[in-house]
Amino acid sequence: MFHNIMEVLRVMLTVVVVTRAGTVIGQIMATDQDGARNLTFDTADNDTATLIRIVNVRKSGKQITADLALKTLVDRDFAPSNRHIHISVTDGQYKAISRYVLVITDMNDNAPMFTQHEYKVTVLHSLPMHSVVLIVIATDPDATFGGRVSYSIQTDDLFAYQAFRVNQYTGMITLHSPLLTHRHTLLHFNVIATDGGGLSSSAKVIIHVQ
Ligand SMILES: [Ca+2]
Ligand SMILES: [Ca+2]
Repeated sequence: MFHNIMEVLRVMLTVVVVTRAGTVIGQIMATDQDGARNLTFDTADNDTATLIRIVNVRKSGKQITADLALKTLVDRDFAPSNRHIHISVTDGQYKAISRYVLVITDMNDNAPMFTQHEYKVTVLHSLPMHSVVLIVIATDPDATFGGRVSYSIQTDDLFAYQAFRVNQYTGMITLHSPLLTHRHTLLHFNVIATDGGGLSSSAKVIIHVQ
């Protein structure tokens, strides 16, 4: 004869915060005063079944224990950072369901990416000072500091370095010294996007002065 298993089951997840991983994220345990012989765990909904595999099931006396492993890599950048996990346990007659929230923390695992590898723009040699020449944009899907992008200019060409400024927050490139003496020339520089964790990428800027 069974006790009412709904009242005697105890289930717990020992680890609820994970970073990107494909590994065991926690342990689940249930007890039954009738003994653990007939107890089985299962994923209780489709979302959990997609995310979690129940492994390493062991029984001892009145207790059943198993590990919860991620079936796939989880990445906060391209999916919700909180996932709801529902695990059921049954003795064949009664069933109990335990609910958890899996919190996926972020890693700064992406460098900022420019919308273009190369930007080409033509400007008049008489372009007034402080005019906007170009706006570059780089995106970064990471959270907090890892997703904060700042811009800078890198070049060996001293004239180009002095002639242009990039707003570190907006990517807006403006003219900072006159181009009058550089008519019919091409000016080159790289614009660098760096995130708050130090990951960076670059894009080439080519300015044709007319
Ligand atoms: Ca990330
Ligand atoms: Ca990043």
